[in-house]
Amino acid sequence: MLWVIEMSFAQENCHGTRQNLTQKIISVHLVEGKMVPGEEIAIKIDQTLTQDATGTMAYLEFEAIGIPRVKTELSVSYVDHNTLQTGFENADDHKFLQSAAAKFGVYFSRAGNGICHQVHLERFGVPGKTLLGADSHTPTAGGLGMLAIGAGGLDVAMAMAGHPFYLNMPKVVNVRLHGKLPPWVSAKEIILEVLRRLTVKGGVGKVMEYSGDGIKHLSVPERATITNMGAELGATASLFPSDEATKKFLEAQGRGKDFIPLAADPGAGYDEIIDVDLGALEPLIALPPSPDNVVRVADAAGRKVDQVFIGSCTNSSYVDLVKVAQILKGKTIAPHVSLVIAPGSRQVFYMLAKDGALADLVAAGARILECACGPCVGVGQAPPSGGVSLRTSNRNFEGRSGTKDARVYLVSVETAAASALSGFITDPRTLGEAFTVEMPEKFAVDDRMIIKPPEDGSKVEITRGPNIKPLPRTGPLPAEIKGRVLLKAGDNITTDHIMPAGAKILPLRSNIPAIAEHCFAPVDPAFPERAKKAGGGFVVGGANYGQGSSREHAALAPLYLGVKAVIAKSFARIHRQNLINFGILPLTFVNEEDYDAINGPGAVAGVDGEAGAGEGAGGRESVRKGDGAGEGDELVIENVHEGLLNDRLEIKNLTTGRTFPVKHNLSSRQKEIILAGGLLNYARK
Ligand code: MIC
Ligand code: SF4
Repeated sequence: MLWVIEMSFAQENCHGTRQNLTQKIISVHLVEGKMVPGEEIAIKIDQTLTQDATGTMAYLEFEAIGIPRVKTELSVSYVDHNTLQTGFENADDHKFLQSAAAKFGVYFSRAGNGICHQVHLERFGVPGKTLLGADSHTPTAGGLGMLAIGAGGLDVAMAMAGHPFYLNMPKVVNVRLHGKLPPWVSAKEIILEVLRRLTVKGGVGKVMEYSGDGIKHLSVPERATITNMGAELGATASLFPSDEATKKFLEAQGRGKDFIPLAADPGAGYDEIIDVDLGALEPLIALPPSPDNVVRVADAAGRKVDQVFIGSCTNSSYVDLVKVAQILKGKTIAPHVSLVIAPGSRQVFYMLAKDGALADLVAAGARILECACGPCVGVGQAPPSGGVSLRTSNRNFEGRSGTKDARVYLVSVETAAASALSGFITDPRTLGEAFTVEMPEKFAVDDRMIIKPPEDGSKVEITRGPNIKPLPRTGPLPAEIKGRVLLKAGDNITTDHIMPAGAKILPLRSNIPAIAEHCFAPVDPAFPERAKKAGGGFVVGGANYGQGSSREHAALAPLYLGVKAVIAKSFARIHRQNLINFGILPLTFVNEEDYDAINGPGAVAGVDGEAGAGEGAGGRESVRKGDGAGEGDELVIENVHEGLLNDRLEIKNLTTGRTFPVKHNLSSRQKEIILAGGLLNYARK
């Protein structure tokens, strides 16, 4: 199969088109549409991945599509999020996933084998291929030169069923890395610097394509740290060329045959260019509660730290953890610090154990967790009340750690280890002379915890525990949408605000009625009750509504509670698509003053973007809760079908008497999906 792609890439070049790498990969996978930024295109998907927290829905959806076996080149089902088994729910879900994988022809990576993105990079990613994953950090595989995109479970189910993936042709941003990183400065600083410059909205509708002389010094796991956190920019994907470093990594994983060289054509055009002088970077830190709230570690140094978490799909590679072991070797962590470490994969864990680095970590006082997401998504190790937690992960949204008033800071492994020793935020450059840790020539390859599906899955029975509830059904779009504003939210509302995760709520992922009771809990705990009482209604949001994860539960739970439309200043890509997939209208204001003129029930809920209000430069106020006092305005959209098809939608505010226009920016296909009441109904037709 590989040579087909290779040939296609070669043919493009023969035609004299000078393409950047994103265009090259898209053009050989293009099924529909023109590669004009902003226009809807459809691409063939070669590989898919799911994880357990999104996977149960994805396989229920695949089952509902009615195709007996996946049609992709490769599909993998990982168990990495819900590994804490405090009740029967997660264990039942694992059984469901394992049986569904066997039935549908999907590889199954067992609990304990590692975090999906780390394992996929190690064992499955292939340069030049497309990967669609039911997790927002799927672009991690872009570190291998793969066009890897995060999406909702239903989009991934459709891809498994052999359908192309629809997206708007992204703009391509060339991030040129120049020079070499100084001692104690790492790949994490590169992406934190890009986040500092572009913010959490800066990548929406774009692919970040890395190039420049600086990339040759970055190994694939380092590149993967950068592509991983492209998700925090809101980017569709992030991409590195496939070069000598890629070859070295694939050979070290025993997969040299998967290598093909890939790069942009010389002189290829880009929509934007960003230059980063690696030599000028210093250790950086993202202050709570947003990954773009970035300052120099030196400027935050001295704050007392209660917890340090080293792990997550951003920074849990073998080299990352060996660096930590070398910093901690022969020393003891500060008495008031809890240091927790979760290796990214069983391969990493095994190699640390084999070469003794694990002993150094344990001796220094680290608490070692299983290879899973764990604290990154609030599954265990919640920090103490009002505590400061330094993490090598990618998201520091308020409440995500499991402790509402904890403050989470995002750092490199070097800063994390230095701070665990001192007990205060510490610039790693104070540790003295730096050392280098090279990526190993050979990784320990052992795929026994990845179960290959049987040739024939038709006889396999899917195991369904009581936690697996049927998919919610939706009807076609009504001719009129009328209801109250159930919640008015500020800017940058994350899916962690809409549908929180954490050890208590995550086990309900396959049970929509139960999980819906927690919808908007961090910002407005009375929301589910109010929505049910009102028989549904509208949600009003600010800019970048739904940033963060790919969880379709952030659409499914509001749907279950009767939300028919979300009106926002702008949307994050994956969440907007998830709303469409479940028949919820995503509308945007034509005039921003119309946002101000709508009244929600009580105060505006959410994170506010006011500079200087929170910690550090560009800081943010902490989350303000909607108090739900009073009633939201009553809105009506008449003749929705007509308005949708003619692109003229108006909302009447029956409470204030004001009428205002809204946009939907839906493609013809998306209009049909909305009219049908969601993607499953549309696909069935
Ligand atoms: C996350 O990091 O927020 C998650 C948990 O991995 C999510 C997926 C989910 O909610 O299950 C993501 O990034 O898409
Ligand atoms: Fe898991 Fe955290 Fe990565 Fe999400 S961001 S996949 S929760 S490690």
